[in-house]
Amino acid sequence: MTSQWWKDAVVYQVYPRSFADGNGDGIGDLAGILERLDYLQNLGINVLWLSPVYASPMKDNGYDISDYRAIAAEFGSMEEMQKLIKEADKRGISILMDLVVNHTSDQHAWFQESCSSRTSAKRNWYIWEDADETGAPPNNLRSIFGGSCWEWDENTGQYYFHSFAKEQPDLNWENDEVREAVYDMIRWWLDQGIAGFRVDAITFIKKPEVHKDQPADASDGTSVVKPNQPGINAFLKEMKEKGFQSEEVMTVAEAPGVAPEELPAFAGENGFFSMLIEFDHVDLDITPSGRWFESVGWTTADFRRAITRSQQKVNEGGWSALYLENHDQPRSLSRYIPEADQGTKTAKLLATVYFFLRGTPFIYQGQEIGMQNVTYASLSDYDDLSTIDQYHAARQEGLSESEAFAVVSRRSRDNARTPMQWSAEKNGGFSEGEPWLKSNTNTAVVNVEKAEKDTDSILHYYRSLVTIRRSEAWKDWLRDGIYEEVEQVHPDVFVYRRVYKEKALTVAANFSRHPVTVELPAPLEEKVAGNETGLHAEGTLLHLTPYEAVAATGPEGGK
Ligand code: TEU
Ligand code: CA
Repeated sequence: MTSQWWKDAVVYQVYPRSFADGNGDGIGDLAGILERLDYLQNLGINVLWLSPVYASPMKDNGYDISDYRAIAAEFGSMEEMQKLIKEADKRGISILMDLVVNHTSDQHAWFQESCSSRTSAKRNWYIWEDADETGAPPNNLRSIFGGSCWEWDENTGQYYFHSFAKEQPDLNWENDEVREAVYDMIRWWLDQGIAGFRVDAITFIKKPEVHKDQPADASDGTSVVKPNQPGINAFLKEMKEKGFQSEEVMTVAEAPGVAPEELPAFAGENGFFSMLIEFDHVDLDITPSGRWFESVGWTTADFRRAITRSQQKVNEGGWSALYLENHDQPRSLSRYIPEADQGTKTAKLLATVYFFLRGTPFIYQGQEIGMQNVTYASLSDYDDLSTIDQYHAARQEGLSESEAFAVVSRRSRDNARTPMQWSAEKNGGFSEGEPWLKSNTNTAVVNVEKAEKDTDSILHYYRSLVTIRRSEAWKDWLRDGIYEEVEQVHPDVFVYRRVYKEKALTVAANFSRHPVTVELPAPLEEKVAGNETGLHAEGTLLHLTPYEAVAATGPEGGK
């Protein structure tokens, strides 16, 4: 492997609980993933990111870890994990583990010891503070999953800090022993033969000032905890030096709060990570408070601007994880395309638009077959703790039951967590048993088996895009080509170029249900990919049918 090999990779994300159930208990597991490795190999991807599979009480489906060096019983065993690493490797696939070190589970031995007494040797492994004179917490910070960041511990008479759920106490990164224990665990996993990590919520490790309120962003006087606090860089630098150690280790940092301007410092030459998971293009519909009901309108132009802002920084030496979906986001078809127009053509449009950007493409399970948001009948169908909190927050702020329900149906993280749709069989072929989360009702129409048989399917299209990205002919071009937006008059059209040496690749996408004609700096040459047959160009004019997206070489040379 050459250094920075991950710049040429294509990543597939598996949410283990929902991918494939090997033993019929309704919960996805490592055995299920092992059975589907050939599918992933056929898709052409070469990195597999597993959302957490560690031992966990599963309050947040594994993002609450109780033992970093054990696999959750419901997912399998360490032997199966080792087998997965080996079997994946045989198929040219490297494994990324999810590294969750902003917090542990409250059931982790470290926290159990920390809360056993004020004089415990691990007391300072977490963040403990006295109540103020009135018994209230030291500040007004609100956690990402709702309620105060401070949870009262009756036993020792102090509050502990949590950025997420109260069952996810934050580790105290100011403590040298904590950091050393984390680095030790990182090295241990690398020794198991994994290629690296997706690094969870890492910009939260530096905490805001304790004895200070922040300006309220909710009617209850609270203010959501903000990531990327000053002083974080020292921790990130040290984690790279002592934990990851090598540029060959692929590190994908989930980095809320990092502005595009900081991208080169975070993920450029000598950056802290290989690449960043950014948020601007998926947070278009919400305000900084993170409360889903405060939804804001957005247009294709906003989406385009968010992408361009980030890509310009990638040009300057940052590196980006290119994605439209993951386990925290609604399905991209449902989010970016009006309901009446969601289908094969529009799914291919979305794929075309992001796959040719500068960065490393990520595909989230089910995206490659056009899975869509789920429609549930009641709040009790949902599992995600954030969904439940967001529903109650919306009610608190005066929304009616049905309004609040509409908000969470649109935004719920469970939209992406419904069982993977393998076939038209029971539960979409995910499990013989009752799935832990209800399947989407469209399994008969949207499933892998059907997509395999149809050469025009979204799945076959993704396969062709992965092939292009990884081919010798395109690899260098798509890695190093400069991103340039080609300004258009039409607000629903997104055109960009990837300029490499004397060559250029143009990507044009029509996000509207009307035909449009765009004007290019020079004529296009050869079509590379697209969701229509042929290329409808006349000189410098390119005609696009409704929702057409096309990638083609040209115009030759500079502008
Ligand atoms: O997500 C972090 C997270 O919640 C942010 O993306 C958040 O949405 C944003 O900062 C709001 O502004 C990660 C995991 O992806 C998620 O599944 C976990 O629940 C969470 O961390 C806690 O571990
Ligand atoms: Ca199972």
